[in-house]
Amino acid sequence: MVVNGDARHGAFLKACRREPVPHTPVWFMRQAGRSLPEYLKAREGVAMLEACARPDLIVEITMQPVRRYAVDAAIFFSDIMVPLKAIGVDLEIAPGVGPVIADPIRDAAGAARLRPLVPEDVPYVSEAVRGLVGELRGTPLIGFAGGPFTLASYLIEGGPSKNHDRTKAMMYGEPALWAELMGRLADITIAFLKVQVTAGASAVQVFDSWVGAVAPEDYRASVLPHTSRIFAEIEALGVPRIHFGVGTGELLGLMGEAGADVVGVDWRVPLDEAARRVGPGKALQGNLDPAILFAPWDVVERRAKDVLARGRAAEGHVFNLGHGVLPSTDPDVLARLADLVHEASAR
Ligand code: 1CP
Repeated sequence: MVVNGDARHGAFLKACRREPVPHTPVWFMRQAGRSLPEYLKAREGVAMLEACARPDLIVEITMQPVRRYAVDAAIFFSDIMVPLKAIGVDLEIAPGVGPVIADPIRDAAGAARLRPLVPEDVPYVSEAVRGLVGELRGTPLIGFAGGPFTLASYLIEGGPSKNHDRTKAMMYGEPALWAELMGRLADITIAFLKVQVTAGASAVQVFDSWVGAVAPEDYRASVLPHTSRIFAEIEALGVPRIHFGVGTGELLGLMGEAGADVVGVDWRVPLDEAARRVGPGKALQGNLDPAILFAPWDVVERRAKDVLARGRAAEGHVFNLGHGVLPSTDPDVLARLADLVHEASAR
């Protein structure tokens, strides 16, 4: 069965809202980016943060995977660090490394530098979202922002970190400073999501990618209040809210409590078990291991069908990978996977 664009349009938002769908919708985290030759071409000679501030490039790069794959949603091309750059944090995204902060935040004076984000700080985001809504002709656009723990980790460590040691030291040892920093980051995330939805984004995802490093009791005390506030303040905008992190098997129940409509699950917990941990009233998103795409097709097919079967235990299911597309992934395998998800799940 070929699922044409029109039939596809409703499925993503319906699945997020736990309504009946004609097929399981699918999109891929990091579907734009280094796995696509046309992305590398568009980015030639343009630094990452410069690309994120140019509406023409944002529109082009966001559209690239939508042209290639029968995905049910587009994700806005940007980065979780963009709003921080926009309020004046001195940072760059170093090729092959990730975000690098010139002057890491380690004290109250540092936290105080994180002023609120206003829409005028990111006019290129509003402009690009408006352009995309026209180009996408009905395919929903997902806006996104970083979760507060993940943003705090980059700011405190000064760059990517394996153990998040300084971050956790502040969380454990300086609770007032931690709460101040997390509160300011939550405000920035709320404002950045509002900009995207106001300009026309149909859903939002909060990427708290590294929050799986936190134990459940600490998540409840030191992260959940901030994440809950983000989802509560976004609720009035009326768009589905997705909440994702990596290695969050032990946090899935608390992530359910945080208030999003959809909980993103990495590949470590099967979706039927994840549905049990998250509890009722939520849709799930996930969770094929991105590394499976390097195995022979019959393995990809069997594993993708297993994800679909287990996803039926959830009240709504958006098919995705368990984390972002790896850079050396063959785009043709992703194209085939999107078609397989539609064909194998057609009701
Ligand atoms: O030059 C390049 O191409 C830089 C690579 C790159 C790209 C393509 C970075 C640097 N960011 C992005 C785009 C990006 N970032 C998207 C785009 C759209 C899509 O999904 O199609 C998204 C959603 C993000 C969000 C993001 N940035 C996250 C959350 C998602 C995740 O993967 O968990 C995180 C953790 C970042 C930080 C970041 N930015 C870039 C890198 C390499 C990293 C990770 C660094 C690290 O390992 O800590």
